Amino acid sequence: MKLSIAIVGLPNVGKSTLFNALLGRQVADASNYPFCTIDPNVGVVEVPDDKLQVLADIVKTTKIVPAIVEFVDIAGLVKGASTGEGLGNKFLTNIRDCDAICHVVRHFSDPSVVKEGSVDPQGDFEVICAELIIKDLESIDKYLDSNKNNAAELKTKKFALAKNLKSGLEQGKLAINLDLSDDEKLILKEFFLLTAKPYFIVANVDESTYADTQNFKTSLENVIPVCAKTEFELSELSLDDRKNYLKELGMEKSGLERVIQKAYETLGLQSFYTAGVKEARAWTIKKDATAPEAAGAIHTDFQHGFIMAEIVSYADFVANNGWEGAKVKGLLRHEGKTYQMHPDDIVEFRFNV
Ligand SMILES: Nc1nc2c(ncn2[C@@H]2O[C@H](COP(=O)(O)OP(=O)(O)OP(=O)(O)O)[C@@H](O)[C@H]2O)c(=O)[nH]1
Ligand SMILES: [Mg+2]
Repeated sequence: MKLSIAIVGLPNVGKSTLFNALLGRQVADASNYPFCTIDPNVGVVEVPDDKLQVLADIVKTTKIVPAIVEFVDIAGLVKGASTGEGLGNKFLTNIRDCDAICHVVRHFSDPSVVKEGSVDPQGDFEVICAELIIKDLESIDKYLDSNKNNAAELKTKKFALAKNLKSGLEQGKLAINLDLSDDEKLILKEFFLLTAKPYFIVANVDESTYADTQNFKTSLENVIPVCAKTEFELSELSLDDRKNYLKELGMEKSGLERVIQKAYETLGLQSFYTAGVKEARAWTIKKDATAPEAAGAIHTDFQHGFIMAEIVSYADFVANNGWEGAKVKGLLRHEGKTYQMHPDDIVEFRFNV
């Protein structure tokens, strides 16, 4: 399961700087002029996870395979983009293939960085949402229009939902925030709306407040403070230096870790692990995934032929130095088809092929 996240925001708010920081290298051009990014930058990031090294040491493998997340850094969007302002809104289609949106809002003061339409974080976020809503209204109107004489379609739940969506969007609501039934949520997917995507907000804060995330205040919801510039500088250090630096600042986690953690929370995801002589590996699954669904994340054959899962919790695995030690203590569980995976389960699947 590959998770893909689009980085969206006004021009010059630090999207490409954040993107480079996440990737740990300079990939995207990040300069002090608006509309610096035109074509989207795409990059894959390994999800930082200290547990993998611990597992690898226990099972004596040198191969570590972390989970990955893809980030897509897209062009800055301005008010009126839908009517051609700035670079227009054509590139919004770049968001369509992503699983979630990471909104970046400017929360840093540096007067030397040109402001392009940016006023305050709340207002900036609303400008972007308005542009996404306009794009979605285009899609809905197109559907309604092309089906207005289709007697069969007029009677469908899909058509009724489209009218409901249109009215919600026209009131300035995001599709994801509309009160829909489970049935409607399924049909909603057929419209591929941008505002139906789960989202979180990164407030790009001043360098001076990097380590002061406790006192960060905002009227926005689902937001994390990150200083893109400091994160980029951090990403250029070696892993050990980075850890020491964060420790000195009293920070537990880097911005990258916090952004990914937020993405996992927003999308309702969790990890589980496999650990053997071949490799120690992290896998990404939905929070409510059952054991066969988790097996399916590795290979669809594992899911179809699922017999059972042998599971030890990470804590038990570490405390007892691996599979054998945990087994001797009776800490290895045999779980069946209905078992709901817990975060940090170490798993071996039994299946028929
Ligand atoms: N002081 C300060 N400057 C920053 C920060 N983040 C980004 N900048 C600066 O802001 C300018 C714009 O950054 P970019 O990352 O190119 O912004 P962008 O959102 O990708 O811009 P477009 O691609 O033009 O939409 C650059 O000069 C960055 O160095 C920050 O946290 N603090
Ligand atoms: Mg950019």
